[in-house]
Amino acid sequence: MSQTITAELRQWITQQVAAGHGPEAVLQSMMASGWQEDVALQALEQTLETFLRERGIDPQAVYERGTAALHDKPVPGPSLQGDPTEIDLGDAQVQVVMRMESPRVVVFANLLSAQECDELIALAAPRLERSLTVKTDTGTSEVNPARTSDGMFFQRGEFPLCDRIEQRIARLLNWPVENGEGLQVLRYRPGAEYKPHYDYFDPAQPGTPTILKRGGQRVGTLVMYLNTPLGGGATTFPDVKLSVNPVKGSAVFFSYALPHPSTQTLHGGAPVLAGEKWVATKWLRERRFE
Ligand code: PD2
Ligand code: ZN
Repeated sequence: MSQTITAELRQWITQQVAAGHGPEAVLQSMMASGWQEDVALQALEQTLETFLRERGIDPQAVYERGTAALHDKPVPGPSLQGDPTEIDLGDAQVQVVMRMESPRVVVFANLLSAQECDELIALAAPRLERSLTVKTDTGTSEVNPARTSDGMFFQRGEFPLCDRIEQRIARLLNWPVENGEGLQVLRYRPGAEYKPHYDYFDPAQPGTPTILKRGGQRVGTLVMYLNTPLGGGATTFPDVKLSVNPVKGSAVFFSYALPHPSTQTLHGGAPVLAGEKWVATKWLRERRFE
């Protein structure tokens, strides 16, 4: 009897792969549940190819070079060879306070001076509006109850201060200024929060291909703290139970080579309990963001 590859089978395979099961294990469980080997292999091949293409990865590169193609994908990040406690960026001496390998998370102190924090707040304050998030099914923006902050975007290089900070971030994270979005400034009042989310654009959403035309995927995030709230407001990473406390001039960086939950880069802004919280976020794209 001939067996056919159904949408359900493909979905099941995708779930198995997304849960971290290797192709060999998935093939074995398909055969154990009665699939003929040639049909199971074909279904696996087709599904994996779609899985990779949706994530902007050339399946041919993976076949030729093995899974190294997935791991070798360049992402932004600081140079931490030799385990430096401080990185000299010329116009700032930044301390490396904490680092985690997987997910890649690095916390920096003294990335911004107190004066730079105050100036960014002063430039942003008159332009704040209730934060919008990109609606990935249509590519448009909308008010999102999961994000109760007020925010605004600077154009890249809009002020000399923006340009100076952007050049500094480019040196810190070894990533071209041109691949960065303009700085976003957010203000959280007491009680405001940013519920856990991923910063990459969900490849399964129909609006994503349009968003990706400008600069490709986001591959890294730097959240810079512009003040020290009186209580609450940590940046949290629920998958690894990590909380980074907001301290004026400090920053948390994380990267994600794939737009996928397996990166463990789910993160949120915990509710502010007392005082205000101000941050500036820099998102880094794969390619030039013009
Ligand atoms: O303000 C934060 O801590 C925070 C948390 C999660 C900011 C963002 N995400 C962001 O700007 O993407
Ligand atoms: Zn975020």
